Amino acid sequence: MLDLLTEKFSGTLSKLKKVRKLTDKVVNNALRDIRLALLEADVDYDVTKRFLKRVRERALSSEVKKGLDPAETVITIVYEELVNILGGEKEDLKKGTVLFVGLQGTGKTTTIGKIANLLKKNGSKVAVSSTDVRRPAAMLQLQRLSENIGVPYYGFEEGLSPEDISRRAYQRAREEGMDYLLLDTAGRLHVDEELMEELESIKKAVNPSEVIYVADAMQGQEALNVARAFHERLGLTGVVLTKMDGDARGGVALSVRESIGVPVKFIGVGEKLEDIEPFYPDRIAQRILGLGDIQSLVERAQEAISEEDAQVLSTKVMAGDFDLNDLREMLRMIQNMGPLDKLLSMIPGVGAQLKNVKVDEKQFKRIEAIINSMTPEERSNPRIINMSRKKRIAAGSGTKVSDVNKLLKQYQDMKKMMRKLKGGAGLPMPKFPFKF
Ligand SMILES: Nc1nc2c(ncn2[C@@H]2O[C@H](COP(=O)(O)OP(=O)(O)O)[C@@H](O)[C@H]2O)c(=O)[nH]1
Ligand SMILES: [Mg+2]
Repeated sequence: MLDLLTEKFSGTLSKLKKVRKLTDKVVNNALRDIRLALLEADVDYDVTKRFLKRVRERALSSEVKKGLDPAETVITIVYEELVNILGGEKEDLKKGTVLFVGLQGTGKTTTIGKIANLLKKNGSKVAVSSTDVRRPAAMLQLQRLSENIGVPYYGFEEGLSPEDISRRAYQRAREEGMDYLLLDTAGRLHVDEELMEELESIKKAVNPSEVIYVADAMQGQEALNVARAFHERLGLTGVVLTKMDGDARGGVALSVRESIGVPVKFIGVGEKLEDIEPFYPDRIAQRILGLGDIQSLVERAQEAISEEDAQVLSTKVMAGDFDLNDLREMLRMIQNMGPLDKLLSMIPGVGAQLKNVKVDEKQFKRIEAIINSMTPEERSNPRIINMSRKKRIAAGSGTKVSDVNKLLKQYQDMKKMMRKLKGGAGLPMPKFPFKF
C-alpha cells in the first residue's frame, strides 16, 4: 500500500539533500519528479496539478523556514500539503444510523463487520441490519459476521421492502438505546436509477447521521467517478477505501478528499475483521514520505502489550542493559502485534527497504526456541555462553551452533545500536536486527 509513492518520494527528497539553495531550477526539478510519482500512483490529474501549484508557490516564496536546509524546507511543505489534500484532521464516525452504499463487491458488508467490531471494542452499543433483499446470501453474510463479533443483527420477516426494513431497524435501534445502527444496502455492478431511488428512499426513512461510500481502491479513478454519482444523489459524508492491501499505488486515497470533497474515514487492508484502520491524514503523509508511522505503530503495540510491560522493557532497552530474557519477551510482544511485515513497514527507514523482504515468522519461533534452551543464568548473562554451552543449546533447540552464534551476535549488535540511539544519534534505524 502506497509503496510506490514512498519509493519515489524518498528518491526525490534524497536528491534534494545535496542542494544548497532553493532556486527555480531545483524546485522545478523536484516538482517534476513529484508530479510523475503522483500520476504514476494514479492520483487524479487535477488534484496533482493543484497540489504542485501550492507546493511551488510556497517553496519559492519567502516562507522558507529559518533553521531548515532546502531539503527540509521542501519536505515540510510537501508534508503539510499532503496532509491537506488527504483531508487535514482525522474524522470520526458520527453516532446514529450509518448507511453504507456502493457498488457490488466493493466490500460493504465486510466493512460493516469491521467497523461494528471496532466500535464495539471502543465501548459503543452497535447493531447491524441489511436491506439487501435481493440477495439472501448477503443478508446471511452480515448475520454471521454479527454473530462472530457479538453485536445484534436486526432481521425481519421476508417480503419487506428495503425502506420498511430500514425504518423498522431504526425504530428498534432507538428502543434498544444503540449508539450506532450500521445499515447494509444492496449494490449493483453499475450505477443505475433503480438502485439510486432505493437508496434515496432508505435515506429518507432513517435520516442517517452518515452516508458512507465504500470504494474498492483497486478500481482506481473509476471508483472516483462512481463516488461522484453517488454523492450527487445521496450526499455522502465519508468514504471507506477497501482493498488498500492490494493496491500499491494508492492514488485514490490521495484524490478522494480533494476531488469529491468528502473525507476518507477508514481504509480496509485485508479480508479479516481486524484489517481496518482509521484514516489519519498526517500519518498517511508520513508514511508516503517514508518518515514511518510511529503513532500507528505505538497504538497497535499498545493493544497487544500491557503498557506497563512495554514501559519497563523500553526503559531497559534504551539503557542498553537488556538481557536475553528481555529479548525473548520483546519477540513475544512483537509476535502478538500482528502480521510482522505490516508492522515493520511502519518503522521509520524500514518501509522502503522492506519492499522485497518477506518477514519469516518462523525465524522468531526459532530464536525463541534457542533462548528457551538456555539456562536462566545464561539468559541473564550471555557472556558465559562458551562453546560447550553453545553445543548444548543448539542440540536442545534443534538448531546449529552457527544459529546460536548468529543470535548472540545480533543481540550484541542490537545492544550497541540502542546505546548509539541513546547517545543522541537519533532515528535512522539500521537494518532490522533479527534477520537470519
Ligand atoms: N483484500 C481485501 N479484500 C477485501 C477487503 N474488503 C473486502 N474484501 C473482500 O471483497 C469481497 C467482497 O466483499 P463484500 O463485503 O461481500 O462486498 P459487498 O458486495 O460490497 O458487500 C470479499 O471477498 C471480501 O473478503 C479489503 O480491505 N481487502
Ligand atoms: Mg454485501
